[in-house]
Amino acid sequence: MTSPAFDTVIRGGTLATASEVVRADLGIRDGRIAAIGIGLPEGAQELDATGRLVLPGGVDTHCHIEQLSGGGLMNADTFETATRSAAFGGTTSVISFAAQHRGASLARTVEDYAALARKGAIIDYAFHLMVANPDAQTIATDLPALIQAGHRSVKVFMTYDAVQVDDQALLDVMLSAREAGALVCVHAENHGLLKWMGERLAKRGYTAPKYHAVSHPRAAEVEAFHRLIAFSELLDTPICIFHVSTAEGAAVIREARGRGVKIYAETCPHYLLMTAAELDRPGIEGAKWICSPPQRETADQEALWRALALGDLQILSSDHAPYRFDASGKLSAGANPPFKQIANGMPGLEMRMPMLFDAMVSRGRLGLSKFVELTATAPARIYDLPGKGALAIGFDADIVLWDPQKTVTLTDALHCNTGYNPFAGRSITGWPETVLRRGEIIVADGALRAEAGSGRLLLREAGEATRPTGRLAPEFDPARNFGAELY
Ligand code: DUC
Ligand code: ZN
Ligand code: ZN
Repeated sequence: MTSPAFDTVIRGGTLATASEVVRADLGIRDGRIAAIGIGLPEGAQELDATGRLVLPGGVDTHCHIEQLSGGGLMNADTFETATRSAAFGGTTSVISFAAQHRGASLARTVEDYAALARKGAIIDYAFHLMVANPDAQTIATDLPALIQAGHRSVKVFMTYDAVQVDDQALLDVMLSAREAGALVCVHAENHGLLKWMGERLAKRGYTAPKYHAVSHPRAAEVEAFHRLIAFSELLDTPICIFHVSTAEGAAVIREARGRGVKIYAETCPHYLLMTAAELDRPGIEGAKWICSPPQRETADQEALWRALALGDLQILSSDHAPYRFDASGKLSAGANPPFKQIANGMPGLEMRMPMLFDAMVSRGRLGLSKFVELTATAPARIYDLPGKGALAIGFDADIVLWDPQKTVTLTDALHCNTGYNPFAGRSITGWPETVLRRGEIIVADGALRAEAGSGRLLLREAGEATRPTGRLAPEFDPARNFGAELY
């Protein structure tokens, strides 16, 4: 008897990619997509996808997992709980932060962080190298070596006392990353402005969670984007601007991209689907929704959707940053802390894909192919995640069978360790039913079927997004500067 042509055939479903939606079967062999077509021969395992969408697994390129915050607080998730939650939400690859702290070695930080991921991760993962101690060892030695070893993205904060880098250090990081071949990702808000506003509010007794939104003026985002883009242009360093929250911020990016500056940018479900009104709840409850930058206004949501449609923003990430609503997390500074002492962030890994499917497909914004592009294909391509983010021959069989009809009213129950769901109470249509990672079923019938530690580290080659444009700023052109070689 001959052995089956495939290990698994997903039969009778509707496949959706970033460019088309087609009825076809999909054959998997050795963890990879081996065939797409009608009437494929039988597989050792047959999955009936009648009435289901067959989508590439989600790729979430901005998640804080098992990470110590700037304020010294460990977030609520381990690799195991975070990636379990991701899997239940239809996400099969993540990029989280190997987060250096002041005084720490970047090389050691990555080693320690990789050990945590090896132990716990259930889905595949890569790291952003987060630089907060930009000393000579970090900039000249560790950063280039780690980038060349396959960690092809770097993260810096322009704000937060404990992790912020100043302009000179930012330039050092950007130049080092450019030379070694990495994309520089930035949390861009004007630090002085945030501190100044925060202090004025506190002095006047405006300490409730709703004032968190007031303490992050829109101008802080706009100013930092302009400064960062100026640096990017000067050094010809490609950048990715994280969590764009305002209409003006999106406009700044559009204008710079139009001039040929190499900028990628993301936004998150909470900027598209929430406003600052979430923070205005009785007592301290609004603390659950505190994140930075804060949620904005309805007009910003519209502008961000438009920016996604136009391609000004290319990625939808979660910015998963989970803290429990108790003394271990949001309330670590007491039962009724001023907003300044409340950890920033919300859980997002599990709800990113379902919330966006509901908005984009069930409610009709931008449609199914754009959903696939923004949540899987483009993030995998921009960050050079090998074999991820698409339904294509030879790619990893990271696949979600999605029930487009199922309506769910969300509760606080998630599979992470946060203990609440910022979208609880909403009803959404469309749900990830069965999830495959490299051809193995890891979620089915509401149960997890994968072991902690079965996720793999994804090392990356330098791809298109990391390549400078080749446009030399006049200040770096030796011919125009008395022969000075400044690169
Ligand atoms: N914003 C958050 O809300 N949490 C983590 C870090 C960040 O920038
Ligand atoms: Zn951030
Ligand atoms: Zn973040």
